[in-house]
Amino acid sequence: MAFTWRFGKKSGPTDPIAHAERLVQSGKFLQAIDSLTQANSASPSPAVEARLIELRHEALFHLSPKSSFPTWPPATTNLFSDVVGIPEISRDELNVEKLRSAILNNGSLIVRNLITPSEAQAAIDDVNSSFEKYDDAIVGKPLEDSAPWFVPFKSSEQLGVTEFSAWSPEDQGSRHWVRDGGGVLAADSPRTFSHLIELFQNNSIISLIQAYLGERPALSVKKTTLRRVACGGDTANGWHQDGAFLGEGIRTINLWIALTDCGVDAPTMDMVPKRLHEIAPTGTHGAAFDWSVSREIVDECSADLPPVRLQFKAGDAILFDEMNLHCTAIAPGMTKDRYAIEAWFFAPSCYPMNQLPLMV
Ligand SMILES: O=C(O)CCC(=O)C(=O)O
Repeated sequence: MAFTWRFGKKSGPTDPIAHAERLVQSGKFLQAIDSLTQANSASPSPAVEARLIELRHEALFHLSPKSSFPTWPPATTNLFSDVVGIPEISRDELNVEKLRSAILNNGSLIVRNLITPSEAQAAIDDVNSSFEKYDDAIVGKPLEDSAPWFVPFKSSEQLGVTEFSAWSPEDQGSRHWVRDGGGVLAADSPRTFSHLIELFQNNSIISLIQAYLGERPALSVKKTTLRRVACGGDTANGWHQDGAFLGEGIRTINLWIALTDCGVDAPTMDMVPKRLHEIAPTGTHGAAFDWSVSREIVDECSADLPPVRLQFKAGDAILFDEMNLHCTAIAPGMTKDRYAIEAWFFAPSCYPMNQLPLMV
């Protein structure tokens, strides 16, 4: 495909990928990402979207990120001391102080109407296309026909890991597990990933997360998921704290956006509505997995404040970190599927590389 793209008034028609490669050659990875992101927003291209995923992944191997916070977590005042449970605010009230206060004191923050119904609908369409093309690829249809909705993410050789280093329909690695749980990895869908970055930028989410983490964030390939959870399915993932398997010394924030109404007739999440300061024991009697927490321990952790079933309208969001104890909730009377975006942002200065970084 031939590109004609003007970078500023002086440069004339330029291939955006060639321009980005020149920036990469001089070590300017973030500028290359920004330049390609801008070019792709103006004129979407499968080739640019695919190269962007590669560059976002490669970038952290070439950067020396620093946080503006010498210690973690930073001090915070308790802005929701009168709230029992999870604080709720509207999109207009959202700022980094409220976010930090809610996460560190109450365990999470609900933001009503973070995105608009039409943004949610556009994301649902993207999720459907990503699932459709992923499912085509695993039954052996040619990968060329699946792009840009499914282009298997390839991890950097510098990681020395075999998982995600090659694609085969027979060996999907942990993708298989994610798909069985009603998810497709956002990194496997360059078009959807580009739309997500636009959605986050248009709603000032990246600048908010950057202020929260004290540095330009990276998303995790393995945790950032497009979710379509079936009402009649058996995809409950067990109670868990993501910190139980993401590694120690990390700085994270998960943005979970409901794309459809959920919690009444569609699957949602159940959540312990308070800040936990320890990782609860995992894999004990009654736990579904070695990384998940038994109901008995959930009840112990939440003796003073029992778990809540979250109810959202399309476009509502909840933000929390790796200490939050939650699980997918599917009840017998539910009749509708639920769509959501789960975006795990990490501070690059202490990124657990086995989570496979993608600079935003
Ligand atoms: O979407 C779900 O049901 C589960 C999400 C989850 O476990 C998470 O965001 O960490």
